[in-house]
Amino acid sequence: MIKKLLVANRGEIAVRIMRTCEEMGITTVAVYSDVDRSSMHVRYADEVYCIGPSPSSESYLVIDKIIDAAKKSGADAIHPGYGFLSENAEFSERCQKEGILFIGPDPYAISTMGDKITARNTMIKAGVPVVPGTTQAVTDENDAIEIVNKIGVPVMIKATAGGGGKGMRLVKKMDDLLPLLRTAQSEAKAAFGNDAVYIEKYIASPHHIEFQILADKMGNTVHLFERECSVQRRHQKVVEETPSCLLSEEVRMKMGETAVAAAKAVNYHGAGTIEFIVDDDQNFYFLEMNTRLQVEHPITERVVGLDLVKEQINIANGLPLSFKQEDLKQTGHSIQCRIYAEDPDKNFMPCPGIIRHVREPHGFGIRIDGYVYEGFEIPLYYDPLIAKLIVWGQTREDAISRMKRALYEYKITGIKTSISFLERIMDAPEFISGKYNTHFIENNKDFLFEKPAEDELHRDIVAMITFVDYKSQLDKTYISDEKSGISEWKAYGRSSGVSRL
Ligand code: MV4
Repeated sequence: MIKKLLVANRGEIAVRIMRTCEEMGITTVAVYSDVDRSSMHVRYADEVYCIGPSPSSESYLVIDKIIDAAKKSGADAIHPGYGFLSENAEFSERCQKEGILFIGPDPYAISTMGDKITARNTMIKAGVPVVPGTTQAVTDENDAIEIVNKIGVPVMIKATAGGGGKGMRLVKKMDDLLPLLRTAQSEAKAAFGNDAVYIEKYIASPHHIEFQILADKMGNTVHLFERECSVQRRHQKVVEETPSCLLSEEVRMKMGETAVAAAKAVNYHGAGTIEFIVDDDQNFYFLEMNTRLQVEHPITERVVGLDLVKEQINIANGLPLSFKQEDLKQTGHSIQCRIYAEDPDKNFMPCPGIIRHVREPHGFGIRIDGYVYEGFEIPLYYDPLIAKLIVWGQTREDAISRMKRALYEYKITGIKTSISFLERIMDAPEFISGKYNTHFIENNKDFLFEKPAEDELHRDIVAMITFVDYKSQLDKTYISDEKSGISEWKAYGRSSGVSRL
């Protein structure tokens, strides 16, 4: 059984994983780069190891350094989190060789699903629907023309070593095919060291819906239902929710069974996610499989009632799943907003810096997975995600209302954040209707980026000053008026006449 676990990651996911380890009585080991010395995961862990310079390529991505820290600490398992080495088959293999349990699938599943052409062919063999397209790399330009004449434009050119939108090119008309093919091939070569590309029919206005999978080492495989991930900006998910408003019960079941078949096709064990694109008629097609825990896993945890990191560790320990598919159901509705240290008014430019004040929302149905604290300096070396705000409601309307309240309460000063942008999304009629797809942000940019009216701006400033001024007051003394029962905490709420931000 795992007694000591090294988390080969940083930021919110490292803290999140360590919290479950703490509950399971597992000793935690943190690795950190120079700039992460005072990061929360380092403070939280039982043991810490510096793995060198701040750039990921010199620290979190260096397999030898992670393995070295695991050996020095005597860790019997490594959790990779997401990103970094989480989908690196070589790393999974190295852990096996060193006798260290990798909290994730074996190298075969990672490499099969990591190569998108191999993944497509494996899915076709398993009877999983894929987008019409090629089953091998397109190298000859005449072949490309013949294929696209057969499929019909528009088509999508994709890099087999790509994923998550990297190395994709949309071809709207025949004349653009060859120039875009060459561009896609050279970009893939530069980005992935592999110029192999394939072609798919373009599914216009798709939904991006993914299914969570859990599979133990005895072949028991279940799905934990879907996550609607269509609110994306440049292939970066912004808001995720479950259940999806699009799916009927019948299609949900069919997609769940399909996701299970996809996982079984690669003898998957662990937590994984099958990504589909879905058209408005609920026709669904396999996109890719993520062989790791996803950033948005908490909304599934809340609606299904499972701790996915705990399940991952139990699976790595060789335990069977303690439930069957028929035991699982969705309760209520959960939404996640990703909070980034980015400036929405400056094209989401990353805004590292020192956190001056943090006031987090609390109350029924609210969870925050984050890692920042007052005085912490957000480094510029890594993804600018600083926290995930997850809410739950009995209905989608309750969840949206709770998210709006939580975003309103969530105050972070000293840096720019995407909170105001997220509030606009929650106010957007198309989002509220639930009838949105992956073009949502583009289709609603006038509403989402509308400049607040002068008086609204004035109110925002008043609210911020009130909050910051109030906070500095509070640091000195807590003022409350017992008789009227009104505490100073209302100071930045409605009662002081400050309206919603
Ligand atoms: C597609 C597609 C439409 N047709 N493939 C692939 C990577 C994934 N993150 C997004 N991908 C897509 N693949 C075909 N044949 C639509 C998407 C897609 C998308 C594409 C461009 C811009 C934003 C997008 C958001 C979600 C899905």
